[in-house]
Amino acid sequence: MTLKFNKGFGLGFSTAGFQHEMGLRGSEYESDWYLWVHDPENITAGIVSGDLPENGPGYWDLFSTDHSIAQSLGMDIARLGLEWARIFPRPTFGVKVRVEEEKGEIRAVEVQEPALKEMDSLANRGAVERYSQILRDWKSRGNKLIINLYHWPLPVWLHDPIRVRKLGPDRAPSGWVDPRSVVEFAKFAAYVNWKFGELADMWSTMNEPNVVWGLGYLNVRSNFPPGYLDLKSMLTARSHIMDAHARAYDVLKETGKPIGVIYALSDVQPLDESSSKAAEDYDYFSHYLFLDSLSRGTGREDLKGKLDWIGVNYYTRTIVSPGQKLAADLPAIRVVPGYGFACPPSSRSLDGRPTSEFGWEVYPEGLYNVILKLKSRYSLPMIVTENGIADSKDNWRSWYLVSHLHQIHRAISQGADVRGYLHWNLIDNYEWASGFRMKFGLVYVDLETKRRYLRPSALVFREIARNKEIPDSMEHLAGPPRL
Ligand code: PGI
Repeated sequence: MTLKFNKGFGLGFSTAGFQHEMGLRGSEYESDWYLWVHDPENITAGIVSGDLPENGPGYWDLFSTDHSIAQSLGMDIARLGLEWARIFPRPTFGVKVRVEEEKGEIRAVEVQEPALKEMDSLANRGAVERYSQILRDWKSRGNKLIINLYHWPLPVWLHDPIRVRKLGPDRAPSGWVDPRSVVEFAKFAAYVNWKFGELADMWSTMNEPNVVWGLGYLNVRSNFPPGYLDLKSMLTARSHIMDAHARAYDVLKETGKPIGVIYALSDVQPLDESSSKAAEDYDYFSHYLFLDSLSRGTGREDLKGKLDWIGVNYYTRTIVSPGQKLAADLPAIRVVPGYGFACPPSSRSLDGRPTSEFGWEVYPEGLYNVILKLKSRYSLPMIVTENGIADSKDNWRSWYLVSHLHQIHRAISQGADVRGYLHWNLIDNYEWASGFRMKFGLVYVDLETKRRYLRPSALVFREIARNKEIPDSMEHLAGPPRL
């Protein structure tokens, strides 16, 4: 049976500045992540791959080529990421704005025209001009645009992760641990709106805040900056990131365009009957605590009503069982190896599912589960803002794509308000600490020549996108793979 999406259902891609922009000379810029992946000790210790983002796909210069490819694949929506550190290479602390603070929480930030003009004199004009070209190029083709304000790198004047790791957050620029980051982020949001606001159809304040605090301060073997194991820093950073979202929301509200957050969601499942409490706790800790605060104001009345839509980044599930309680604020769980993100690469999960080159189990039903859980908890519009697979040979990507779209279709038929699907990724990108080895592109990028080549799965995407339907002839890709 052919599965139709409605005409307004968007199909497209996402970018993140750090992962896409650099590649051709002159596109480099500093950020905490830039320091992190260049740090000789990090490289020697294997904390980062040693691959450098300045050898990346070069979207900063080749954006128009990539937009043409996207269009030829039938894409009509993109979430494009702007780099705070590129636009403001120097501190914006000196630009005075009205701030209301209470109990260490930033309750209001007001950015008026004179402050914006002052910020303009601090901004990197070349970068602003280029972003304007990039956004206009995508919009001028008649497409939808979601502007995302933050996808992990911070300006070095806010965060020096190498020094934080050595000296602690009290003795080095500590990023989200520092309350000033909230104010500066709101100012950045106001500036972006002032410059590019008319081009946005929707806003996303940030990508996967849960990954930033979780991998930065808790799960430090994940090799994210600052890799500083400290519960107190995690809690502080988390609280400031929530404030940052809320204050950016306030600043953008006047645009009348929907403002959301893009969140890393996985389908949390109990290993067995004795694990249901563990699963619930983990789901709450990693997902609902943040989303509840910002939608219902749970625990923080002032954060209530700060979400108009939710971006769902979904790759796989997480299976948990009861485990050690490391601290009062952490769930007593163990992530069960052999499922979800915790599998051997290019192999099978304990359920016999294929795993990606990253060792992530392919589990499409989890996307359906996540969407329905979010629907019943928040009844907000959703867009799947990331979904894809590290699969350099394109063995599994077509099946991954179709099976996940099939689950979205199923969720929509159950009444979920899902408005689009953005594949991760259009082109091969720089995978943070893992470098270039992990290939997520529908399109292969030769990093020497920067030439783009379609992988076969790109044509499957095109077939679906052009007609906004999964044709009957792809039905075999909707279920489990035929091996
Ligand atoms: O790894 C693929 C993509 C990244 O390239 C994106 O920048 C990022 O938003 N991805 C997968 C996830 N998030 C993103 C899922 C959660 C996750 C984050 C970090 C899993 C492992 C490490």
